[in-house]
Amino acid sequence: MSYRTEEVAYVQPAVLPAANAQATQRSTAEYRALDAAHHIHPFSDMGSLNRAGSRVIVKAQGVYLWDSEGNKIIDGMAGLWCVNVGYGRKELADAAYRQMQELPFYNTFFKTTHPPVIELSALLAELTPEPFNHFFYCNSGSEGNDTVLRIVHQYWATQGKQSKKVVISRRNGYHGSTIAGGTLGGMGYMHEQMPSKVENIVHIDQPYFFGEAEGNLTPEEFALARAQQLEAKILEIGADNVAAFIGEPFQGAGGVIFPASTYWPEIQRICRKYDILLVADEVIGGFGRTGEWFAHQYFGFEPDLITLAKGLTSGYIPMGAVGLHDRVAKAIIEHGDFNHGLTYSGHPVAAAVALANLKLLRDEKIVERVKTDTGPYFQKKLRDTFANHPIIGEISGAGLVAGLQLAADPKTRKRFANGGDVGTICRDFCFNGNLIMRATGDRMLLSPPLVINKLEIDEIVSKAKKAIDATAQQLGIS
Ligand code: PXG
Repeated sequence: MSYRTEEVAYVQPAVLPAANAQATQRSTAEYRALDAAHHIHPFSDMGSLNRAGSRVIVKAQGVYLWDSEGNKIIDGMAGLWCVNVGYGRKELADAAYRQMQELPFYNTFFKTTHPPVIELSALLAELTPEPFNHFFYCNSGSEGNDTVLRIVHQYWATQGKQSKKVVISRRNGYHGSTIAGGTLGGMGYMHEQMPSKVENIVHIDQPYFFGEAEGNLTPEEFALARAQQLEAKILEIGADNVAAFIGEPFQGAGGVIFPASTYWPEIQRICRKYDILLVADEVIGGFGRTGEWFAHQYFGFEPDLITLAKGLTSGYIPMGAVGLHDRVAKAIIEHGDFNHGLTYSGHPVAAAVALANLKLLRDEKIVERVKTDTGPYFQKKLRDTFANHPIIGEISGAGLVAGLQLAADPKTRKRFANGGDVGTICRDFCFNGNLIMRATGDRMLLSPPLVINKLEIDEIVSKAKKAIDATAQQLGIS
């Protein structure tokens, strides 16, 4: 059964059974028609999606999803890079149920707090690197990065350096889809639809070796040159005007781009030299993805702020947070009001679920297993399977995250002229083979739940191989 080919006629809602919040038993056609009639999806061309019909996911367990047609699908993306503990963990459902009965909501604004947010903050202080002992909560990664901007500006105000306003980020970085998140991100197609942007944000180039290195530079030389763009940009703007640099330790949505080992130490050196805050957006990299608890630990640098979301709750409930290095926290704490907050900052149910989730990650040694066992197995299996593959130019990644570069000529790093289309072809073969693998342009991405076992890794890699072989065949390459 293919998903993308079936055309579903537009059906007026009136001819369908009454909408029912509990309904789980409609036919696929009914679901699709109601979805088309009432639901605008994120980042989608709704006209063509409604004509083709959405895939309806109805349940999940472990690393598997089931759709409304009864197909069992292996989830190579952990939802949207977030279901770190896998699907169906009753401990998380129980934590939410208990908390909803005990205290479903109370705010943390007016001199109040509550046990779940207290416990969560204390546990985060244990799990994050030593200088991180304070956390501010929100509902998503985007709000986390909005919060980062607020903290950065407040920090410099406390230092009497209000002129430090500019935040530098990177082209093809992703930091969310609020106005601030979208401006911080470097996705041109998002900027084009955003006539209103946040002021004082500028971009430098990304450390994408395969796609952007020219001449005979080694990956290390190229990464160093890209990091040095930060210094050039600071000198252009004036260090007195630059507040912070923000980057994902590895770019997730941008294609699982892992910079060479020279990149982050140089970025850190430059930030320290010019007195600029360094922000690590850990929304994807955090909570074990690389085999370290946080991706900045994998790359060996020490940020001043970290943005957290996704794996914080394994996606079971929305929550984001910002972790503040002691030197930033001290300034914020000692200088009066910080005028920022959301109704649901530190929501008790979200905090209870986050707490239960982090205990699973810690007590079941899930992160350690990614580092020493399943991560290395996954990376080796991918590299062995695709060694000398005619359309695989590069495999990036560590732990349980990987990017597979599709290329017209892997040896000369020649990319397909229509790379995005090739990625879509490959993604559709994956769909038809019941594997979720994400395409970003001409890179295929994997980021499975961290509880995946070796048999399931074998299944993902063999399904990915079939899809990539089929793509090569369709292109007439073998
Ligand atoms: N920072 C990073 C590094 C992210 O990857 C956000 C911030 C924003 O988080 P929220 O919770 O506001 O979405 C993200 C989100 C994709 C995809 O298709 C990636 C994200 C979100 C949706 C889709 O790769 N990353």
